[in-house]
Amino acid sequence: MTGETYRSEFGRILELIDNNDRFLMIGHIDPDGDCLGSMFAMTLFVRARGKDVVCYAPGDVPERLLGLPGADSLTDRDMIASFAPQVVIALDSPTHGRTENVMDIVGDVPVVNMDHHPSNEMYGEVNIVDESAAAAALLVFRFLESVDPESITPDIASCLYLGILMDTGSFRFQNTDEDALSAAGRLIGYGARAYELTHEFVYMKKFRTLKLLVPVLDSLELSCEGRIATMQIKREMLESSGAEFKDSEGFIDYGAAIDDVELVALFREVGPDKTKVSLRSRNHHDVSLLAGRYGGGGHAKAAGLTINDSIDNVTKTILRDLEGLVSGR
Ligand SMILES: [Mn+2]
Repeated sequence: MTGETYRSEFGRILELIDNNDRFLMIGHIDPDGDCLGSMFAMTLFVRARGKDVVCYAPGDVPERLLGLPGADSLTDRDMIASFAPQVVIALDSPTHGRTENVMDIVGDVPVVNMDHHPSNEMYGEVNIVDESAAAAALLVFRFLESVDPESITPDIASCLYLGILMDTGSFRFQNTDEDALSAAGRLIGYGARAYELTHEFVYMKKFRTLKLLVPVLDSLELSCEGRIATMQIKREMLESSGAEFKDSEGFIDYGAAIDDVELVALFREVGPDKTKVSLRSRNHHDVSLLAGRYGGGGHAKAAGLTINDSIDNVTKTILRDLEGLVSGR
């Protein structure tokens, strides 16, 4: 994708920004670095044009991401109606469901949809949806570079750099293409604090995170001749380590790092009868299709879902589904 591809859409977004005063940025449930980095970068850009902005994403916001510039714009769901946004900008969010239908609160206002999920439902008045983009942050960057490159401050560049860094797994995943790397390079030119971001978000771990990792690794099991890995995070593990679910970001990568493993599922015991599942695929299987069967979503290689049942029941159910995938059933 080039800046030219969306020239008229980018113009329309700028027009919406300049002709309105109150903006709501929204993201998907349990927002990650790409989602929040994209939301905060847009927030800083829109604020610099003298506008009011609030940000909202349902679920858990990882604590480290609260230190990003623009994070002070995060608000609670019940504050949105009284803020009365005139425009909604959705980042990294393929469907209304993935935002827990937050758009139902705001009424009939223009929605800008900037996303890179293949399952995107094109729900916006303006849709900047490019599944070939490694991160939603790349789309925000294209927009800013196209309409007003001088607006890209080191804080904005850092938010966008983090989005690319996170969604490419620190430039290791298959989506690490020329576009992602060249954008990352240009963002450093705009002042992105690349080293600090990598140090803080990739290298540094909290003590409680490592304490939690021990029982989670202990729960690792392989099936189907080592082609499927499952891991569990139970409430008792959180209690004994003093950690929370949001401290477990990236744990699933340990399962995916095992030789011969093709599919990984990480189960989180949110409640006695509520389990969140993260899925990874290292082969041609599209785990977003499986997630979609349970009302979840995501990408072909990384997806998530929630089931209202106990962690052990959900583990059995999803393991059966994964076995069906690898055996071609
Ligand atoms: Mn993303």
